[in-house]
Amino acid sequence: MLLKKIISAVCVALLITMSTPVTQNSLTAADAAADNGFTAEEIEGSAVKPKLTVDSLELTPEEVREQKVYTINITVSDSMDKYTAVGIHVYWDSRLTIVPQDDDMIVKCGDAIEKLMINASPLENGFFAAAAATSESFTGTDGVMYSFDLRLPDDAAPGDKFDISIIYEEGKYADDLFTDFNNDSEGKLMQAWLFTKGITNGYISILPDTTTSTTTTTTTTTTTTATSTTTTTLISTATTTASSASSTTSSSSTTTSTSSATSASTTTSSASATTTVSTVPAAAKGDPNNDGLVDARDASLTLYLYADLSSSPRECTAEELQIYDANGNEKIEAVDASIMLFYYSEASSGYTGSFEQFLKEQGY
Ligand SMILES: [Ca+2]
Ligand SMILES: [Ca+2]
Repeated sequence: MLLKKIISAVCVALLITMSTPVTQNSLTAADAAADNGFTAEEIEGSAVKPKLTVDSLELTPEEVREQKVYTINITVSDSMDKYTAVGIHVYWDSRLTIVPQDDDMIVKCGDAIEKLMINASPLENGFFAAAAATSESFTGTDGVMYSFDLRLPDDAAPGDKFDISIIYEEGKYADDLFTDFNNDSEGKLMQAWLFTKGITNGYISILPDTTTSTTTTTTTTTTTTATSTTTTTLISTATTTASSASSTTSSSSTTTSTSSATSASTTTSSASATTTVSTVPAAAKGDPNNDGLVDARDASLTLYLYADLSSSPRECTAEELQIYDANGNEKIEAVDASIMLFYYSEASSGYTGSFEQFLKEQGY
C-alpha cells in the first residue's frame, strides 16, 4: 500500500527543527475552552474518558551524578482506537534542556500513534505536536504517544523538582485537539474530558541525599488534575475578548465567499441537489470540514480523500481541488495533508497568519 508506506515514513522521520522557538506568552492563547463548550455534567457523562500521562521520575543524587539525560514519555490510555486528531502543547521547567534524538529530531512518536501522520514545532521550553489519521480505521491506540529526552542542569541538587506539563491552548487559527474522525459529539466530549480531567502532568525530582537508590515512575492523578485546571483558567481569563472577536470575523467572511461558489455550481445541478448544496456553504482552502480552522482534522480528511482517489478510477472535482489542493499542483496527495498539519503546528506555536497567507509565504 503506497499510502501506508508514506504515512509510516512520515511518522518515523519525525520532526522538529530547532528554529525560532517562541515563548508560551507570545501565543495568542485565548478563550481557552478546555471544556469544548460542555458543562461539567455533560463531560462526566462522556462515553470515552481518555488519559494522557507524563512520566514522573524520582531520582537519587547518585543517579543524577552519573547521568544527566532522562527520557520522558507521554502515554495515552483508555482511548483505544478512539482518536484520529491530536494537538497538544507540552512545557517543561526552563532549567531543563531538550536533547535532540538525532540531527533535527527532538521528539519521537510512540506506538500509540504509529499509524498517524504527525508534525511538531518547538516552543521555548516545550513543543507542540499534532497527529492526524488517514481514515476512520487508521486510529490512534493506547500506549506511548511521544517520547523526548531532557537534560538536567549541572547544578541540579537533592530536593530539586522540575515540572513537565501538558497545557491546553487555543489560538486565533488553531486549537488543541483530541477528537475522532468526524469530530462528532462523542469526539468533542472525549476531547473535553481529556483536557479538563484526563491530564496527569509529570516531573523529574531528585530525592534527598539520604535515600536509597531507586528509580520509579509514578502517576498521581489528583495532584496533576488540579494543576492543569489552574493553568487553563489563567490563559482563558487573559485573552477571551480578543480571540472571540477575531474568530467571528473570519467565520463570517468564509460564509460570504463561499455562497457565490455554491450558486455557481448549483446552476448546473438538478433541482433536488440544489436544496442540499445551498444549505451547506462550500469550504475554504485547507478546511474540508468547514469549521473555519485548518488543523489535524482537515489533514485527516485530505489523506482519506487521497487514499480514496488513489484506489478508484474517478478524478477529483474542481471543487475538491479548490479545498484540498494546498500546494496548488492540481493534485490531491499526502503532501497537501502534510502542509495542513504543518500549518496547524505553526499556528499552534506562534505563527499568527491565516492559511492563505501561510501558503503564500511558503511559495505555493
Ligand atoms: Ca477545519
Ligand atoms: Ca497538491
